[in-house]
Amino acid sequence: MSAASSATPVVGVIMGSSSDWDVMQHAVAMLKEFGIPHEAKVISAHRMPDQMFAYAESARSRGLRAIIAGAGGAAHLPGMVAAKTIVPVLGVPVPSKYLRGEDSLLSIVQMPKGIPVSTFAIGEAGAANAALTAIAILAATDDQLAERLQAFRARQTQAALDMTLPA
Ligand code: RP5
Repeated sequence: MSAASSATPVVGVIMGSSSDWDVMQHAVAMLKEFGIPHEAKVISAHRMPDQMFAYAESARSRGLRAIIAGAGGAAHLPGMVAAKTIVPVLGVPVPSKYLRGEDSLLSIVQMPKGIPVSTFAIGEAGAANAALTAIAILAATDDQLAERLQAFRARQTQAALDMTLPA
């Protein structure tokens, strides 16, 4: 069955706080645009570690095929979730109040060898691209979804070709 037509979520979008939503909504919007069954929830690494582990441990058996995890500051969430599941984890550094998300980026990207977190750009571009990568993972076994992803790329190409500059 096509992942896009599954009734149960195949992509999980989690974030450390509701304050991350402004950024992480861009991942959810992209998943919605492609009609990918997904779930979105707050899972805080340091405020609800037991729930974080339970989420990661059950992810694969619940049918999740990718987890997009966004967090800011000392952003442990993506790495700790990745430590507890072999479902691919896509980390989104959320801009932080004092260090503009550079702390988030370095926290997420510098995983020691053996437990990978695919790390994206700081902010909404990272969130949207994490969703596009999750879609590409699903498209590897879903020809219909692959065609729609190709069409999405083609629309961007055409938009760039149509760009004009002031005379
Ligand atoms: C992290 O701390 C969250 O991911 C968020 O980016 C940051 C601030 O959280 P709040 O204080 O806004 O809840 O855990």
